[in-house]
Amino acid sequence: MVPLPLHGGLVRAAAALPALAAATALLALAPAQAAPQVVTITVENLAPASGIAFAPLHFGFHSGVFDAFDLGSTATAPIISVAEGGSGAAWHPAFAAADPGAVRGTVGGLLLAGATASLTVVVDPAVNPFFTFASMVVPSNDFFIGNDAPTGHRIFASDGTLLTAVIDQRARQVWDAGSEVFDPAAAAFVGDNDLRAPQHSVVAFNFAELAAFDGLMTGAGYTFTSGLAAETEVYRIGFSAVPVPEPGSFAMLTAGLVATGWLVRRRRPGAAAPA
Ligand SMILES: [Ca+2]
Ligand SMILES: [Ca+2]
Repeated sequence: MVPLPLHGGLVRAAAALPALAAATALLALAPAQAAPQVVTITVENLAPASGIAFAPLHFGFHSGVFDAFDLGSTATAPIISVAEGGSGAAWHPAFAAADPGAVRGTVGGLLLAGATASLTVVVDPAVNPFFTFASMVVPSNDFFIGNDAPTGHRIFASDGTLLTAVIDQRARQVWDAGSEVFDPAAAAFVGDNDLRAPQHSVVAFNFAELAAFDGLMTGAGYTFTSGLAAETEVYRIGFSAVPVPEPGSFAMLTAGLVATGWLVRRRRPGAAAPA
């Protein structure tokens, strides 16, 4: 019988296997290295000039359980509170009830074409990797942008890596909540919101109706022109993230900001800087 060639290296490797298995098991037990992140959300209105504007963006980083609406279903109070008037007054409490650990917020104010707004929050990527958003489109009775699928936008991998840097929305992605009858006289931004009437329909895509507002004077003082085709980009949400600073460097950063603020205040009364 020919003996199997078993080299010394293989023997040593075989002997080391239990140790390797133990190390692998320890690694599996170790928590994922997903440090909390300082996340800056920047929104931008990409619509043509004199076109649609957006109400503040309501958002939440979450675990993936909050679902605010469904295509083809009757809109419920949370998403109607975004689509009619833009406040999100019922959206935030519903989000908080569904996912108490979510990081929610609101970015900016009325966002005209070409404008941007930003907000910075701290997010634990291991707990809240998903992003949900909703913003009213104006002028309209009940139009909005937002994600139907709660897990449609994963921002962070389990190790904390930023997976999504940009969410773009096109005109064909503008929703009609189906909750308020189309009527320019009652539409937000061009009419009297107190005149609105219930529609009793369902959530559906609908950007074509926006052209019916063409020629109307908006609350911002410009004459509205929709100017939209299905593929026109109308809105961008950008994400940047850095790990939360170590306590020492955070203290230094704060001290630096305080010092800068003091210099700015000190120079103001004199107006002109010393020559
Ligand atoms: Ca849904
Ligand atoms: Ca409608």
